[in-house]
This record gives sequence, C-alpha cells and structure tokens, in this order.
Amino acid sequence: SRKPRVAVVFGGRSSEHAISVVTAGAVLSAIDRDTYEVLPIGITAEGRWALAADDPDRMAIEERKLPSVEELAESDTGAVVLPLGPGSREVVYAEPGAVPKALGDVDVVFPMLHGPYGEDGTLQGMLDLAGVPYVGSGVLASAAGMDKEYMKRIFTSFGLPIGPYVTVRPREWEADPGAARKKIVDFAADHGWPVFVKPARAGSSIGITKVDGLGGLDEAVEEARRHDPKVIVEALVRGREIECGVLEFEDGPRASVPAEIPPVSAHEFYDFEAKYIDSASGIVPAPLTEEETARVRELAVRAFEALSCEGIARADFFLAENGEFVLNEVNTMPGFTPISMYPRMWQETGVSYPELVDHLIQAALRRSTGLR
Ligand code: G1L
Repeated sequence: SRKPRVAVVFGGRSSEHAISVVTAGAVLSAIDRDTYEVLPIGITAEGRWALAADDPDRMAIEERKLPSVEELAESDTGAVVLPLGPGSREVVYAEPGAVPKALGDVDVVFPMLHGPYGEDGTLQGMLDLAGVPYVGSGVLASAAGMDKEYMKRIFTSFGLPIGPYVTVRPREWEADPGAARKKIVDFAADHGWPVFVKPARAGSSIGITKVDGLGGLDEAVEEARRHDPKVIVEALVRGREIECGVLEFEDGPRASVPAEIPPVSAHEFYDFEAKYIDSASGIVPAPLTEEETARVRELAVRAFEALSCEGIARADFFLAENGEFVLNEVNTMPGFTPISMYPRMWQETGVSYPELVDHLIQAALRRSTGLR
C-alpha cells in the first residue's frame, strides 16, 4: 500500500509567521521519507496558500534572514479562492480544485499555524468538515486553549489550582469604562501589584504588560485591547516557573519530565524569541524533589484531560512560595523546534525529536475522523 501522505501547513497570517516556517522546516527534516510522503503547504503572511518546495534546508535560520513562503513556493498557479470574510481575508489554494480536493488527497495534516486561524480551532474545524485527520487537539481544546478566560474556567471546574484573575469583556468597556477600570483597580487592591494585563486570546506574549501601579494601567489596557477587545488581568504568583510536556499514548496521556524556566532579567518576561528560539536557558529536568516532580506531572495530565487535549500539549505552572503548584496555562501548540522546551523535555524522557514527530502523526492517523 502507498505511503500515508502528510501535509505540513505552516506560515500564516500571524506575527509568528517566521517561527512557524522555521519549525515546519525542522518537522519536514524529521519526517521519515521511507514511511511518509510529505506535502508542505505554506500560507503567506497575507493569507495565500501555496504548495511550497519540499526543501527543509532553506527553512533554517541563517543570519536571522528567514525565507518567506513566497520564496519557498514553487508556483502559484490555478488558484481557488475561498472567501472567509470581509476585506482581504481570503485563502488561495495553489492547487486547482478547492478544499475537498486539495485536502482530500492527504491522509493527515500537521497544522503549524500560530494564533488566530490556526491554533484557535478554526483550521481544525475546517479539517473536520473536509474529513481530514490532523495532528494535535481538536476544535474545542484548541479554542479553549486560545482563550485564557475559558481555559481558567475549565480548570476551575475540574478542581485544578489556578491563580487569581479578572476578565473585562468588550461590552463592559462600552457600557461603563469607569466601572471596567475599577474592576481592575479593585482586583489589584485585593491581590497586590504588579498585575499582568493580557489580551484574552492572543498567542505567546503579544500585547502583555506587567503593570506596577495605577500609573501604567490605562496604557496596558489599551495595548492589550489592540490585540483583543477582551482583556484578562492576572495577579503575580511569586515562585518558580515549571513546565511539563504531555504526549498522548494509546493508553492515554503521559507527562514528560518537567523543566524549569529561570527568571529572566534582560527582557521582562519570556517573550516570543525566548519562547521559541533561546529555549536553551530552560533547565531539563527541573531541579525538583521527587514529590514535586510527581505532583506536577500529575497536574499536567489532569490539565490535558480537563481541556480534552489530543496528541500534544505543554502545561505551564508556577511553583508558589508555599510549595503549591499553580497552573498558569496549557499550550496546545507549544514551541516545537528541536531546541524548544517541549521536544527537549521529551528527549530527556526518552523520546527523540523524529520519534515525537512520528508518534504524533501515527496518533492522528489512528484517530482518523468522526466524533472526537
Ligand atoms: F500538531 C501539533 F503537534 F499539535 C503541533 C503543531 C504546532 C505542535 C506544535 C506546534 N507549534 C507550532 O506550530 C509553533 C509553535 C511553531 C507555532 Cl506556529
């Protein structure tokens, strides 16, 4: 029988376009060509889909110059345009023949798009409609994992420990900006400064401000609202930052050895670059006691199950000064270059990068389509 055909979808209309391209390059290099046939599908920063050249070597970081999907694309012919909303939001398939044909020819999709229209369940929903299995979480976990408010509400309902937070929704600002602002000020009075003001639904650290007092609040809210009209404000949890990888096996999800992210001084928090490129600073395994390690691994699996994640997720925690773990968030599409934390944690647990890629594709092929 023929080899399963894997479509790696990458790039996209995201501030993390370049990271996606580099990561897809690493995944393309790791996929065993004796086992799979590979179809790289790049999406330009403008949202055009193009069949890219299968040339992972050109997708590496070289003197920080990253190739664009246009540069990677072999051709741009026979486009089929899928109008997905107002303005320029359109998806153009380089292959003639619309979605069902373009995707019907592949056995499994490896989605590598960050943020809105990729990581948030929309692409997953389109693939469900097209009847094509894919790697990673489905619509619900992807959407809930992208929304910090709903993620916390789910964790709370499953009895998982989370930190203090407050959400301010768009209609609250519209109805009474003074009351909306007071909600945050009261929260800070209860839990202390600093607070972290974040867009409720944005990938990585985009639009996040650490606010030390009343003075910086309005600007921080404006910045967060530039990315999402819904804003979430979180209290600082003093302690260590610990992460754990979760990978689904046939008998259920298992947690990797945890890692510790040392405090950063240069850039206030673990930003986008730090997250995906200089993960080298993370300590694997985290220097924790046996009890702490067992506890964080258990919480990571419970968080994965609470969100109904599939395949892969990274759970991020604080180890508070009182010795308790506080679940910060779950990322359904964690950094995934060979030097990113997730692959490093699994490497240390006994699963190499190529094994990880193969494991995820196999899990997706087994799951096939239908109700998840
Ligand atoms: F498909 C998986 F395995 F679920 C998956 C997909 C994408 C895991 C991790 C990622 N990560 C990325 O795509 C990214 C971190 C490069 C964002 Cl674009």
